[in-house]
Amino acid sequence: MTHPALTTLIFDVDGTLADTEEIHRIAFNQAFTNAGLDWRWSVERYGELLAVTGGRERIRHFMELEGMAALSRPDLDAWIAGLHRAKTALYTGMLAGGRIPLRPGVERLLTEARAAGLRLAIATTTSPPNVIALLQHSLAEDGEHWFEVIAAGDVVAKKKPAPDIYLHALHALGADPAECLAFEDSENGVRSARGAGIVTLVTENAYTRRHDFSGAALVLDHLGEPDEPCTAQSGTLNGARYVDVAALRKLHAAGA
Ligand code: XBP
Ligand code: MG
Repeated sequence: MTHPALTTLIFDVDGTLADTEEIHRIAFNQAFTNAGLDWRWSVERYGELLAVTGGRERIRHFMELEGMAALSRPDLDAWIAGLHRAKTALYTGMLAGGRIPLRPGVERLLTEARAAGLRLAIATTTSPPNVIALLQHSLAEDGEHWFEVIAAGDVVAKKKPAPDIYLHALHALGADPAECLAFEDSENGVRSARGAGIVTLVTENAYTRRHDFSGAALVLDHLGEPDEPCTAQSGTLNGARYVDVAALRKLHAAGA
């Protein structure tokens, strides 16, 4: 049986489309302060807490690590949800306020992929308002409409590394994993996409540089630009200096 041609690109958001985790960290800390909490997540601590995807799940994980008495409050889920809503409002406000740049090569590749007739989708653990805010303020006013499917946050019960968000995106697309490529930045993300049977390309970042990307077809420092070549940490771009649609088709065929 021949391997189906590449038709669909599915992108993670945080750390992949843009280096947003620092903005998330600042928003979490501001929400804690505004709530009168003396919690403060340093860069190092946040890097550790990123092992748990989903902001609400991450807050609870932090409370459990700290053995907080507040874990026994009867309204814990609602209290965490309220704290997280405040954080999301702060985060989306920060995105609207200052244009967070997309990572190298992202806008170029999305534009080229659309022109080549490839389908675009998103599979992310972050909350839907965060995705819309990033696409509108950092990609294009109609940026959200560049993607046929935006699978985000609580649309699935089990977040990454579970494959559920990618399986949800595939179902919504009516696509076979064999015709897709996934773009991720983290170990949880690779495990999620690979769990859904999708060939996966990684662009690592400062928070994920030491992650285990086993299963990824290619690990790069970024997607590259004609004047800013990317470097493969593992796998090969077959001599290409940046990721374009032709390079993706070769990677997809080889990853089959
Ligand atoms: C990254 C995450 C999210 C963000 C914070 O998602 O795990 O939890 O860190 O956003 P992905 P929320 O890499 O899958 O895009 O607070 O909205 O969860
Ligand atoms: Mg990510």
